[in-house]
Amino acid sequence: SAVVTVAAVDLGASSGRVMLGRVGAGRVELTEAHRFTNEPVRVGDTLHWDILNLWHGVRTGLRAAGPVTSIGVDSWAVDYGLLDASGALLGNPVHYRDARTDGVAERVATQLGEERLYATTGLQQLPFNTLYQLVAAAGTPQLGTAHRLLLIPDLITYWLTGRIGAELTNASTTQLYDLRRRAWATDLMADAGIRTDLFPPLHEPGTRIGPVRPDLGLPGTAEVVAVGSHDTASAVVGVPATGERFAYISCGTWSLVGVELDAPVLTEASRRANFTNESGVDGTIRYLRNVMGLWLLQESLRTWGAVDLPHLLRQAAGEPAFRSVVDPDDPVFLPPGDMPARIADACRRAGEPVPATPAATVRCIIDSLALAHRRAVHQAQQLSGRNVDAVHVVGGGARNELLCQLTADACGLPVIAGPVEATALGNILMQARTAGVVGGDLPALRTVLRETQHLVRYEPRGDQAAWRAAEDRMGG
Ligand code: LFR
Repeated sequence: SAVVTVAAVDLGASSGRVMLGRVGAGRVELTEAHRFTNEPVRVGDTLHWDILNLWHGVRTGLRAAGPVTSIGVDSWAVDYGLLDASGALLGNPVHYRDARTDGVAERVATQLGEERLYATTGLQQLPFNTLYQLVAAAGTPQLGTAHRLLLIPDLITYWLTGRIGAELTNASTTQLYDLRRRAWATDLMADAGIRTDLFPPLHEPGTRIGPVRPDLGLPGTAEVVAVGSHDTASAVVGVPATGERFAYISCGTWSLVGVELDAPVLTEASRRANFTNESGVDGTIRYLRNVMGLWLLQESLRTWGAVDLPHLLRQAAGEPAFRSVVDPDDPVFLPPGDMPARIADACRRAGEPVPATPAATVRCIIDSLALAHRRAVHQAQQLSGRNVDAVHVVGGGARNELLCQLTADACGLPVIAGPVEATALGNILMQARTAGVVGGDLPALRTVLRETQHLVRYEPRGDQAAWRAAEDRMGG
């Protein structure tokens, strides 16, 4: 039976990769063609993405990959590049953790109305939503000169093909997308003072975008296919679940915690709980919450310098449980910086013991993340009415045994960990389906993953009382 080789370009907040997938009926093999670091660059007051370095990594990876049937691109959400009328990029895209949006969301929400924003877009209030970034950039010469706005995967796709467009799963994270009309929310844009002509036509995952530019020197590589270009959308495709009674945690820099639904939940309770309705592939809704995620650990490691992470995690596993807990979703943790100091401050303010060693800090982070996972898994069920029997942990966090076990304990549900490369796999499976070598709907794609990927099951231990008490201490 037919087999194709496709390439997934997956750009994450700390690294980018080009993965090769060989897919046929009932099989998928994944290999890494190239991995490169993604280091944000501060110039003056502004934190930028190093987009040309990312592009360099993409090109190097695609050359190393050799001829492929198609390429699919995904990355983190909300951020964008601006093109002038000739198609040239205007400046380096600004990082969503930049301070330019401080205070903007509150102002815009008051002006436009939180209820209206939620009814139209279904989106959680995150300070860095594209809506708020564009309001923060209002009046700058760059925005004034701009002809088009492209989200990061659409920008890479443009550089690969010369085609301008907006893939829908990522467009749905901007807070400028009308989720019921499945179109740009032009009324909202106009009322927020954002030019509606910046936004290119939308297309669905699975759309064939066009051939790669001949001048890229990729002989034998045919075309770019739209995948779930929001990395979380591809990660959810890559969840090896059976049926619909599952929650997922796409666990990397962020933990994206939620369920997959057929229709959005736009109730007042949902809005107040800050749950989001992001669009998934095949018309699904990713009903989830952003939990601050392993960012807390990544920034702590950066602060400490050279440390042996496996050793530190073993030490953390030996620390007493729940000695100090913080709310990971506290906005003080959002910007880059000295995370151990911020965690110590948060403990001091909350009357929690201040972690005295890196191992104690790591235990505080993992306990607190497990608690935030518990809170979000419970809320997702309550608010959506979808009950779950298991929690799938996918992404880099699936390797973290302590976090997976404590998440199972905290949720009182089995955790099924893996695949680590769910995002690349989701990207690859969408391309393989477009190429016609795997068939069917999301459950059919997930069956291929269950049959081919290494998964680890964690059973919940202990009782829920201790977790309930610790969750109360976390506040929030
Ligand atoms: C995960 C992710 C989240 C989004 C955040 C910022 O990589 O895409 O889904 O909220 O990054 O873009």
